[in-house]
Amino acid sequence: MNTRFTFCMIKPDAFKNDSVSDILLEILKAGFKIRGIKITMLTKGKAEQFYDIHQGKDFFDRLTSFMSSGPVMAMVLERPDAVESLRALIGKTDPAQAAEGTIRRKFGTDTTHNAVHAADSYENAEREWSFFFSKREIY
Ligand code: FUP
Repeated sequence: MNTRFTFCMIKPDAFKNDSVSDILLEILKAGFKIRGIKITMLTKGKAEQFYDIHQGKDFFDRLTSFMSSGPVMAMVLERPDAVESLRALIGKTDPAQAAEGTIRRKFGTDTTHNAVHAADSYENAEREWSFFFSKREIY
């Protein structure tokens, strides 16, 4: 397994709050290199596909409506221990419970509007970046 790559997505609330560049800077300062990047807008159907594992949960409609409400920035990031490092950098799902200094603590609002997504395993990272990027778009 290649533990140098992970998938990250800056969410629509960060675009609305003008915090995209600050979040990106935090990621780069933590030593991640950008290996793929695009800004796109998910349809409701695409958001449902991306968050398929949460189908049936009470927050599914809220989550997928939010994720299709504005632009997202999808990224393939490289760093040793990429998944663990990025998860630590973003913090817990609920910004109020995320540690001081983490991205979600600094830029998130609540459990749905939490500024950023990061893959939670190497297997999911690959599945998630394949959702947004073709092979030639990762350099
Ligand atoms: P995380 O891996 O930290 O992004 O968290 P989860 O995989 O548990 O949840 C995925 C996304 O679902 C979160 F980013 C936000 C959303 N969510 C809610 O909107 N409400 C909840 O109660 C839990 C998760």
